[in-house]
Amino acid sequence: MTADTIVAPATANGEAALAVIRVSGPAVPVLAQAIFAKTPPPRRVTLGNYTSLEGEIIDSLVYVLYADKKSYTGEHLLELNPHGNPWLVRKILDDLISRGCRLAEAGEFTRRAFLNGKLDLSQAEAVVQVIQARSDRALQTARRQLAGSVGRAVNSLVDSLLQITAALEAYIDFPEEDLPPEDSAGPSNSLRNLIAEMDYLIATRQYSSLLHDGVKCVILGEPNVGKSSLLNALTGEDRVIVSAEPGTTRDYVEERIHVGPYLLRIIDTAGIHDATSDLEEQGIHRSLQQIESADLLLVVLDSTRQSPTLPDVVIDALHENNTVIVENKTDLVISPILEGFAASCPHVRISASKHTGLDELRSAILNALEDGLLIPDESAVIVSARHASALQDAKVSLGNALNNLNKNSPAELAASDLHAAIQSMGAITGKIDNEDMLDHLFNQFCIGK
Ligand SMILES: Nc1nc2c(ncn2[C@@H]2O[C@H](COP(=O)(O)OP(=O)(O)O)[C@@H](O)[C@H]2O)c(=O)[nH]1
Ligand SMILES: [Mg+2]
Repeated sequence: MTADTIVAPATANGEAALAVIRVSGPAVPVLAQAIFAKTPPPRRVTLGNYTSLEGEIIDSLVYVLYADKKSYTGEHLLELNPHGNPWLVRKILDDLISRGCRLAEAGEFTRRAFLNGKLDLSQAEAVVQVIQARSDRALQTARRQLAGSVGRAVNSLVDSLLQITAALEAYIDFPEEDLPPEDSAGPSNSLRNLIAEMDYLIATRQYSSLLHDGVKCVILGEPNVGKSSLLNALTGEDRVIVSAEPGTTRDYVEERIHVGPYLLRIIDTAGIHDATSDLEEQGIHRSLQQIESADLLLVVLDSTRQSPTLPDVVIDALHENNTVIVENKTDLVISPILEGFAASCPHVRISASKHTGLDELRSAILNALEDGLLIPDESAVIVSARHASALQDAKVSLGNALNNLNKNSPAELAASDLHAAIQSMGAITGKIDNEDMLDHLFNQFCIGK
């Protein structure tokens, strides 16, 4: 398919125990023979001396020859595991280039895997997601996509569309006749069901930023209740200034932590109260903005004080699915239970400074995430903006088809809308002939992947 033999380090540049260099393309069997002075057994871990074109032994290393195209790229592939010395890696790359290889472009190995039918496009894109995932749930979603979950969901929609199209096309042979209403009812119903399925799939996109950027969790409350202390307790670091003087946190501070399989972006905000200075007022305004875009609110109360006085805009934003009430300073003697405040929300009693109740808080957060955000577990989740927009385009075409069926237009019109929808969906798994799109897509990869 392609004549070039490409080479690139697959590991990051830097000192490490080992590095990985990949070579892929038609020249690989001949190169392996020349470098190691033998034809290594295919797909076997082999120890050998890497000998340069000038006859210098550069490294003694382990390598694997994936011959007969049974490899990641679907081409002959050689994987070298030299010592993780950047200078030594450079020498091997230079040697391979002087033997006629070319340095690979970003994502070129995966691009070849796609072109050789080893992966569909949605799987190829999942490779980036696996590399970038920073929580168990993000990893799980990416792994499913890599195993073909998105491709399967899309293919099953396309299969149903093909069936409807075939039914409609049976009428195209009689162009003078409009589609009789009784014969458009079946396809119309099937289309409505398909649009609903598609909506469901498109809606899963909302979880993509939750999974990849993290769940946005905002700590809020009156000044001096222990919001910054809570952030420090959750991160296990003294990240934020804690002070007995109210109003110390004026801007907001963000930290990332893991709770169960989720990544959380925890944001500490300025205390909300009647501001005495302009600077404080700005801080409070920012806190309110943070609340609006939050996925989860942790409302901290000082359990030694009587009921908190938070503004109505804040109180109105609190409900059982997006809020955990954190009663803090329960280590102090006078500590009434504040269960009357936002009574429908889960309450947890902690001491941020003594680090008690934090496990209960983490489970309450986990429950709120699983009950409130309903991040789907098994099914395909649309993570990529490209997939979402392809599905959206397909949905528009299906809407047009439905209109045409309802108007009893000639069957060709609806059939042609369905073809357009199939075309849009095909772009998700890769039945496309757009080189620019492929360039753009694979450029997001790292070199060597
Ligand atoms: N006794 C006690 N004091 C606490 C606790 N959490 C915070 N504090 C104290 O409350 C004051 C305000 O804490 P801070 O985290 O700065 O509150 P913020 O203004 O809400 O961010 C500080 O003097 C903290 O040491 C706690 O659980 N128990
Ligand atoms: Mg603070």
